[in-house]
Amino acid sequence: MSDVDSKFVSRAKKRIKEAKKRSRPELSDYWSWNMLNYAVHFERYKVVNDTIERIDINKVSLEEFVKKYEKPYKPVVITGIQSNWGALQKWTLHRLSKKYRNQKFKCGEDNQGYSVKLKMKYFINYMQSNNDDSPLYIFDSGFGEDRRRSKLLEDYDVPLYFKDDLFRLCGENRRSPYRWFVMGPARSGTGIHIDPLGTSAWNALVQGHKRWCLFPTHTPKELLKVSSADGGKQRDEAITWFSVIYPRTQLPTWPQDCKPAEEPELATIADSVDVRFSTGVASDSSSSCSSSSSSSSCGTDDSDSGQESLTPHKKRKICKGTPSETQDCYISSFT
Ligand SMILES: O=C(O)CCC(=O)C(=O)O
Repeated sequence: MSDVDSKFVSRAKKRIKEAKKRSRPELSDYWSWNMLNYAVHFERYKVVNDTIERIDINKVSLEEFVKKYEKPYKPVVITGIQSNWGALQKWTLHRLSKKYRNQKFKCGEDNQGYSVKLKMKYFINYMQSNNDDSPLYIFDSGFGEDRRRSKLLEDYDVPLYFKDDLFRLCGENRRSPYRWFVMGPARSGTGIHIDPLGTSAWNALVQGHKRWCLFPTHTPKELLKVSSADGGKQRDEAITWFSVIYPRTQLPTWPQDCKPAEEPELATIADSVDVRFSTGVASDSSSSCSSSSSSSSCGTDDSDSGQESLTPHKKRKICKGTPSETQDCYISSFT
């Protein structure tokens, strides 16, 4: 390794260690990040019972979409949306690590509710080398307000079905977070939560795999919550939810009217991407999903989640409102 490379690696290690410590202080021993060995036993999480309907945006009108899916809160996968998106070419690890190399993205939140950020070059290094059970996860709603990072906005369009946006009337400075850039390695993701004030989100997966599990709104919270006895320090993490609660949803004893809708992957190129080895770049979830699965409707100014965790544990400072349609752009998540 050249001098420059080894300097980079040791700086990356240091920054990543600091970010981990701040965003998950409860994992105080470094080994407690991977003591559950999820990285070794991850195959089992890839078995998915895909039950979500697909529609093509070019064949289903806005009126039909509203009637069949938006009004009845029915999840659906919409195809044909990304064909003109620059993100498909530009949001590879290699290109992100060049264009946003020294830009900082939020990948966690500390116990006071302040953002924990990492430069893109360090986060990508982390993505390619970690074994963590529930790794850090970029979950950043501030990218659109920053001169350099707002270039990401040029790489996608709000699909026709979601152009209507009442919160725009509040003005850009007063509205609450409404678009997120999300990126993370295998096993990262967002814990089970409810988006606030009954709002809905559209999400686009640009690279990788993301596993979703969505429940009818009447499903009792108690059924979906991971207890501290079951989850311990990883109680709010997506992977814990998939380990503890998901299997119960597949049993005959699970209430039939609370069965989940499931979706395994959205990116058409997903199978050809391996985030650990695909790029060779030397150069990156809430946090861990703990920042993305953060607390209820009270937050700091830079609070990012806009969602209600079913097991809130971090308190933030001021109350925030909610977006009408949230926009999340993913490179990958619970991969
Ligand atoms: O992508 C994620 O990890 C979470 C997205 C989300 O929470 C949402 O769209 O409501």
